[in-house]
Amino acid sequence: MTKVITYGTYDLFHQGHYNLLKRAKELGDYLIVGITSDYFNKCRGKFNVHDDLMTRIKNVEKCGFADEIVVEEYFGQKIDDIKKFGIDIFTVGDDWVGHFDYLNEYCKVVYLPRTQGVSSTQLRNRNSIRLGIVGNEMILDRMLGEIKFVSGLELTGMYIPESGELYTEYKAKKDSHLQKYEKLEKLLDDVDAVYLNAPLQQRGSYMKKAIAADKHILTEFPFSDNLEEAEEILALAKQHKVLVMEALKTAYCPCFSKLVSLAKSGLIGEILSVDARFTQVLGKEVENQKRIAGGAVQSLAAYPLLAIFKLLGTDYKQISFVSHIVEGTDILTRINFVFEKAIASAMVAINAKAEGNMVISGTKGYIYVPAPWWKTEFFEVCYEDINKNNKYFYKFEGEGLRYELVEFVRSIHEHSVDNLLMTTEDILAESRVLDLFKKREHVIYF
Ligand code: C2G
Repeated sequence: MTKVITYGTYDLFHQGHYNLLKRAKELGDYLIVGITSDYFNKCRGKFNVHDDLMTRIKNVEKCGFADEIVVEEYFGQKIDDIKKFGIDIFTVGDDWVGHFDYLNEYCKVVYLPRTQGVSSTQLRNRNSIRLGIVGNEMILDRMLGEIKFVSGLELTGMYIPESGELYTEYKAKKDSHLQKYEKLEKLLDDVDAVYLNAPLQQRGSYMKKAIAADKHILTEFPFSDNLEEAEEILALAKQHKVLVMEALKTAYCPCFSKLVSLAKSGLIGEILSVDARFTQVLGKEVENQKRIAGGAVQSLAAYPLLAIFKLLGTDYKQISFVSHIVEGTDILTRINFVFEKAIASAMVAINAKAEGNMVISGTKGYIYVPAPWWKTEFFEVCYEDINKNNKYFYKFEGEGLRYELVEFVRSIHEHSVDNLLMTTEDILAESRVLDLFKKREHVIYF
């Protein structure tokens, strides 16, 4: 019996996949199909797979050529599988020609002709979401670098009242199709969604205009330091059935989501304390940071607050701030929370430096997340008996924007007006804390 194996993502199953599987089966008597796991896709930079693993498995099963299906979860698995299953032939489409020649050491490698004119990427881009940048152009380079990883999204225009030389340089360099609009209303007419990159105090009015025009919004963090306005905006978004998401990279970081699930699974017992720090020494940049957002709390507290709310909920009994203020701006602030059965502290600074780690303490052990915990790829679950400690690694690619954009596109396609990774409850809880601090309530100065 000749055993054949082939691998693929098989996203948005189409004729090209069908033809490949048919030809693969014709190479032998028994065909094993390896389908990439969702996590493995992210590890190999495929962020925009539309169908989840079960859907992709079912679609391959339905076409009836596979005698067996396995999930491909890690680099190097192909060699392990070829040995484990006693494979005679490895095959894949000739878009991969040469890439798998190393497998000739283990079995025969056959590249089959790829079906022209159809691809998952094409299908994903079919109903692309047109995105416009509103505010300032500092995001442009990062956005162009990251949006390449996100199918189904195209950057079509910018409304940048504070335009500088970046756009002009981009236009000159790339002969860009990326249009610069003189009026916000005109941009809103030509897009489906906006990335809002304006200073904090301007965000509210931009969001209201975009929602009134039924446009989805991905906004820079923090969402707002005015609780009433935040409630009004989120209510308006719900009424207009548009998605408003906060671009806080930690919320969409695979490793952070895993550590929250593990922490809440009871692995370290009951969580009694969460301590997270995010500090920067901005030096002269501090003036610009104050213009964009304000002091340490307005600029950085969104990160530790998200971690605290994801781990302990938003129903704290007490909150207090201990703050070092220079010329009306908080340079360093510690935010202390008392919950029903836990405590938490967040320390933020825009001109002071501390270790940027996070420690989640429980009745059986603790989780240590090294700096930069807010975009970590690693954490350790630690116990009294260090032999029981466990380390966890989850890849984090780039600057985080691609994860936010993938989640934004997915949520829009699913018509969800709330995002589980950062819910409206999380956003309102964050706005409530920033609002309290802005009103200088419960603040002790030092
Ligand atoms: N394919 C094809 N014709 C197309 C599109 C895809 O023959 N028009 C083939 C691919 O060459 C591949 C299989 O169908 O052999 C699955 O396609 P993808 O899901 O795009 O596979 P990919 O993500 O490229 O993964 O390690 C090998 C990779 O896992 C293949």
